Amino acid sequence: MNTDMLRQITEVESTRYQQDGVVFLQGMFDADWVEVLTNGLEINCQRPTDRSRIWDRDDRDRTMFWDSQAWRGIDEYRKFIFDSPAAKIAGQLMNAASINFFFDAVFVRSAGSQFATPWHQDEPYWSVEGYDTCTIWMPLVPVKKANALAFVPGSHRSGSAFSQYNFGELNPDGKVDVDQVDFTAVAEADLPDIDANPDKYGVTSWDMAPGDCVVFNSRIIHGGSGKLDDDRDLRVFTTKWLGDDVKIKFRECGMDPDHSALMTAAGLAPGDRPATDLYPQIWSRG
Ligand SMILES: O=C(O)CCC(=O)C(=O)O
Repeated sequence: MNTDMLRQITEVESTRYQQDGVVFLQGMFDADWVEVLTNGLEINCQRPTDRSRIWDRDDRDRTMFWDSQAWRGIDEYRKFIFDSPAAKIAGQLMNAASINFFFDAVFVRSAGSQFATPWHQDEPYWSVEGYDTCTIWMPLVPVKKANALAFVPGSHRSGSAFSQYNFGELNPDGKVDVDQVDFTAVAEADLPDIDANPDKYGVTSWDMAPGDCVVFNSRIIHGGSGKLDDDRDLRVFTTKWLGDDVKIKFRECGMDPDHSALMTAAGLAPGDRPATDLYPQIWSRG
């Protein structure tokens, strides 16, 4: 398995990431990494964390499963985070001196699931603040453009925190009462009705195969993935990465996910660089 990048990121790809806030990178991870993560996800689905939730269950019992921060309990995830080229990819795209790992999240739809992820941003609701935060979104099965995660290019530079969906409401099984956050107080602008006119917003997504990834700035508006064909499932592993300007921030209105208790217990306070072994530094330039 390749611990270094399978290929260089081109100038065109770097520029696209800076300008659009999202870039599609074809063929970045070899089949061994896909296998490692597929095995890890299998274990994760069998042994979900307390944070896990079914976001959607329809009358045909098709589901959308979400879990997060499972990496400490799953060797395969840890291996990917520490040994794969993911941190270097994030470092190169964000032009960072060093990269810390923030957290993992998985999005698993059973075949035919019609659930579409609501449009949203990430960083304005996290327990950190910084322009240089990104997600690497990796499907572990082929996914068509129409079903892959989609983006509003350039929206990472809008300077606004748009009204945010309360993901805590996605809980058909009523399993746990977590992440219930009313974000009204933090919203600076209404989220535009993107589905009403996707062309107007330049909505972009890609046909993707295992080994490809999309890297996006955590301020970009994204969503819309799902609505699968009956014979297609969608298993996605994501990792969230922190670049140079990121500091801890506790938001009074609430956070999703809320790491404030974990951070405080680890001796981290607002204004600190997220570090310690909670958010390990994985990569540094040179
Ligand atoms: O894969 C999805 O449906 C959602 C992914 C997402 O919103 C994220 O990684 O921030």
